[in-house]
Amino acid sequence: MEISTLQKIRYNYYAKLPDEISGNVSGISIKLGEPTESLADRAELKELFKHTYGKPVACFVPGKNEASSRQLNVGVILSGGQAPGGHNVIAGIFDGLKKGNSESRLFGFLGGPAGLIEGKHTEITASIINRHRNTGGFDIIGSGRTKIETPEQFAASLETAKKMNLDAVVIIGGDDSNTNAALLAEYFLANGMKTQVIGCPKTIDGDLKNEFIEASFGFDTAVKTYSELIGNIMRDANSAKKYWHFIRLMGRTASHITLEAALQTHPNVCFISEEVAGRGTSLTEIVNTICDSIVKRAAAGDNFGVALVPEGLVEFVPEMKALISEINEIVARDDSFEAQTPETKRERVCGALSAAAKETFESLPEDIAGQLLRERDPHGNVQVSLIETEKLLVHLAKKRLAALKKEGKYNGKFSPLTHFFGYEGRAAAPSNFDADYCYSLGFTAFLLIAGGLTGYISSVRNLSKSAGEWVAGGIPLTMMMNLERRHGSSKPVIKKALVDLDGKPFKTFAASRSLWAEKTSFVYPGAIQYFGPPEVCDVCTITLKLEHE
Ligand code: FBP
Repeated sequence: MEISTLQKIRYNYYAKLPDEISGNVSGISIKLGEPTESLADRAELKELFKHTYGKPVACFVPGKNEASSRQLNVGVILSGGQAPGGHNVIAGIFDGLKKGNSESRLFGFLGGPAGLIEGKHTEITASIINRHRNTGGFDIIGSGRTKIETPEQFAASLETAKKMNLDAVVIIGGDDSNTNAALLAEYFLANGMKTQVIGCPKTIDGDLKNEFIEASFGFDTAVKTYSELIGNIMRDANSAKKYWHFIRLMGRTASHITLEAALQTHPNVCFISEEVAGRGTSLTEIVNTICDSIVKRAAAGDNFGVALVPEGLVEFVPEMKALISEINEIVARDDSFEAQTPETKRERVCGALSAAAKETFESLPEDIAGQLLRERDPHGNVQVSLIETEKLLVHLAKKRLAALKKEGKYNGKFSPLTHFFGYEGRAAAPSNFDADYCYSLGFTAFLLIAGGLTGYISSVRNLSKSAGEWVAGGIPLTMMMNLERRHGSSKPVIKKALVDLDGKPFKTFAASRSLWAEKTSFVYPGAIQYFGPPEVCDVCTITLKLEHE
């Protein structure tokens, strides 16, 4: 297979570890702190996690560790959407295992959690891992979105672990997958299984973070890739001076990606879904904000600009939120809905909507209305990545600008172009930050396994400093949990971190946006650099930097 020169050279990049865990593994031991509590709903969670609730936080200290040389069989799962650096997490686990005992073995479950349920796996050898070091994507073993939730799925997972004589399973995933890791750890212990379960924080969305998990891996590379593309578009816009670009960015519910991209590039318009939700901003107000910038810039002769739109925005605009939740309920009640033609789906939905929701639905352009009726995800939610919000906003802005023109309040030319950046960044070659962070997370997962822990997530902190100063450890998964209503019942879940409107990243953006709306203040970040001075190669995101200032 032909590979690029960059990929060949990146194979030899030596991913960095925190100094405290970079020595001989037999000299690193685990120190446990005090028992912990969950975020909320303590009594209920204690009952649900009888064997794993309230474990102490783990950190590493110098000290003799004989257990590190145990011969281990470990399985690893990549769960959910791709995020740059997943291969390095696996490389970190692999190298840790082999450093401990060259007879230890690592197995990759194929196609996500379904691989564990169905017992489909492959052994990860040195030659396989060496072909994937510092590369993007999850192609080494594939990923999937199956949730381990039914009693049969738990029993089948246990059967696989038993057959393979697994000492541990590492689940690399987002909030839902790590919730699953917690449930699996509890299930294994409750059923007398030795198999430990360790999670690793993955998602480009950046919404798996808290006091102990400073960032989910993949966010850094994905957002730097989008920022490069946005910067290129800005430069083109500022050269041609004739297009308004509307760019929707991935990130599902949370707007961390959009916020970081805005801090990196300074767009004319940018919405943060969490603010829209907090203020109850209507679709009309959103369109007015866009048109204000277009009109002001046109008055200065600038008929061009760039607007950033988080992909979850539609779910937060009050009238759209109400509409989507009514549609979700109608679809959930109707078993034959998915099998219907688009026309019948539309009829059925229109017939069951409330008057207010029907009015919103009928005001939408046909393609957007159709996208709202597409297949739901496994959790019964609308798939926001399939809704072209940027096109909806362009459609509404055109209408509003036409009205303003009639009133003599606008005299410019509006030529919009739309883009959606998501998949372009999810499997990019990891930045040095993600390459190092992921390798450290994987290596830490090995140390937690060697230390006999289960129901923990691998944690690497102090990330705004250089890799040598990072601090590794293990956080009990139950500590990050609370109960939330899902499909009509209370479920234990890891709390999602949305953009904090009182946090420094949002405040920094909010302080500058009115200037950016009028003046061309674009910043062109350029491509991710893998070689060169540390201030361009090893720098973390602005979000992380501001959060740690
Ligand atoms: P994870 O939460 O699994 O990390 O996935 C993130 C994400 O990239 C979202 O940003 C996006 O909405 C979604 O996956 C797209 O899903 P799919 O890969 O199924 O198209």
